[in-house]
Amino acid sequence: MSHGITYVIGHKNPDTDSICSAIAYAWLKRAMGEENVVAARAGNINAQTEFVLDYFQQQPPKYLPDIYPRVKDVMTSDVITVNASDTLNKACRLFKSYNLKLLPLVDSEKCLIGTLSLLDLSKIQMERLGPMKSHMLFTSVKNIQEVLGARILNAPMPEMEFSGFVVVGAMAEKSFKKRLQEFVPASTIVVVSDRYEIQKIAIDFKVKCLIVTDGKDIAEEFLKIARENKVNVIVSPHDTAQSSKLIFTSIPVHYAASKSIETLSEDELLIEAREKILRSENQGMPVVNHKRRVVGIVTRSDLLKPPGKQLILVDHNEMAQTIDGAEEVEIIEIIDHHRLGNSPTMKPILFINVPLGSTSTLMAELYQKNNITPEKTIAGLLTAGIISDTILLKSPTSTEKDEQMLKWLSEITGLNYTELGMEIFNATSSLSGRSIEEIVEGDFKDYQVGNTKIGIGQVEVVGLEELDSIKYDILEYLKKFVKNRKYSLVALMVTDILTEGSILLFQGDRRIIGRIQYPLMEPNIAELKGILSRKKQLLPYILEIAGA
Ligand SMILES: [Mn+2]
Repeated sequence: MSHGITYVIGHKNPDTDSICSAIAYAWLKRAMGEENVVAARAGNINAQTEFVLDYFQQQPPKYLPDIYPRVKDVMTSDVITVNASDTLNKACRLFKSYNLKLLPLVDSEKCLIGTLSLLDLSKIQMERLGPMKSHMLFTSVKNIQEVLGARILNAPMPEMEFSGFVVVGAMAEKSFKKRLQEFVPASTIVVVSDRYEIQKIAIDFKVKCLIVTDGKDIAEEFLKIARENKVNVIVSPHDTAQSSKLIFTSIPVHYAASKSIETLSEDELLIEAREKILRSENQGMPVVNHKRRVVGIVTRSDLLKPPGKQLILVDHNEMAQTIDGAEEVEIIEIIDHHRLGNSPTMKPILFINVPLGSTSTLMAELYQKNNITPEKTIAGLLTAGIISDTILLKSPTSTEKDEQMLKWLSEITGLNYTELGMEIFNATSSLSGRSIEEIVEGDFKDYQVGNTKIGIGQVEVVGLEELDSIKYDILEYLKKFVKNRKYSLVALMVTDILTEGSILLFQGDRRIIGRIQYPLMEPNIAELKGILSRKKQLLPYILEIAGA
């Protein structure tokens, strides 16, 4: 929980390089002794990545729809609770011993029925300041017995709650008799020590409860009448002054508690919970599950805790491409091979950005630098990451380093990377059997240039034959995409591994698409000869015409 978990995560619409480098980096970190480092993904894996993960029998990384801090990230889970009938005495002791801000009241099923705050306790105290209220008490015999540590001599229904006035038998018999006349017998509690005449008067008067103090006894004949008169009789070990003070702490907590209670759920966004807690008059708020069982508590001071989640970004550094909510947690490292588009950070961070063919290449280098040999499966994933991003070293983004690392990794895996590459592309680079949405958005990246929003998808194919039958459907889809999601330009780059070139299908503002200078094959479809790389060849050009 608060020790924190570090997620290694690639960009939204993750590609093979993104997923494989996240898995490999989390593995490397753990091999170097770092705990709680977990690979994650910010979206569904594409068909190619699925093939690669299956090939090396690896599970996809944990899916995170977003990284917004949630209630469960800061709440205290081992909650101290009280039962409705527990005494204020017990509640006060809990508040003090555990330095609590709020005590949830629960029923026998551990379900929430109210809360007791320090404010509720003060209110009860203030209420008692009223002239007639100062000696009025709501309690049960069981509760009185508990707070006094008393002995019960007669109590037909110890758990029944009642309200009564407390009268101390400290006066002469005559005055006491007169005093009793002011009260209803069934709601009178008499506190007295070994003044037998007073005890007798109280029993005859059929008071609700007689508390004999100083541990003194009561005559057997009195007790007999008390039983007949249904007078509760208990013996307190404390003196009269102490006993009459202590019994006011026997009030059951439900009497003082707030019953209309706002609650939080574990998955609620912390930012929303913060609002609720700050608006509430209490210092905290209970967290309940769907059955209203108390599963945690969040206090105002918990709101200041760090959220317990950190990010390491791999294969991207632009906030537009990262997981939602990243701005609310700490980004502690970035390892990437793209253009810079990162936001300022609060602290210095490790930022490795090298213009290599893939992040997986960088990961392989990091293994070498740290003298750690990856497991065969990890080496296999890195191989796939490099093959995928460099299109088997054919992309102009690929460098000598990528080739070197591929060779080093094949020494570990014993695999021929060219054969593996052809297998990967042949198995998954087909347009048939995929929806237009999958084709366009499977590997889709957002870019922001001032107020201009641009999106470019890329799909690799082995031969362009399949494109013909669906190109107009794609254009139609892009048109709606631009309109519905308010883009200035949306394009799909269909990259052919055989001819080592691409076809670009695009829709958007006339102002921008009018500037595209690539030769058109037909309206909104351009031929990009020798262009394989979105980020190195296409994107700089698009950004230039969009910003112009
Ligand atoms: Mn990459």
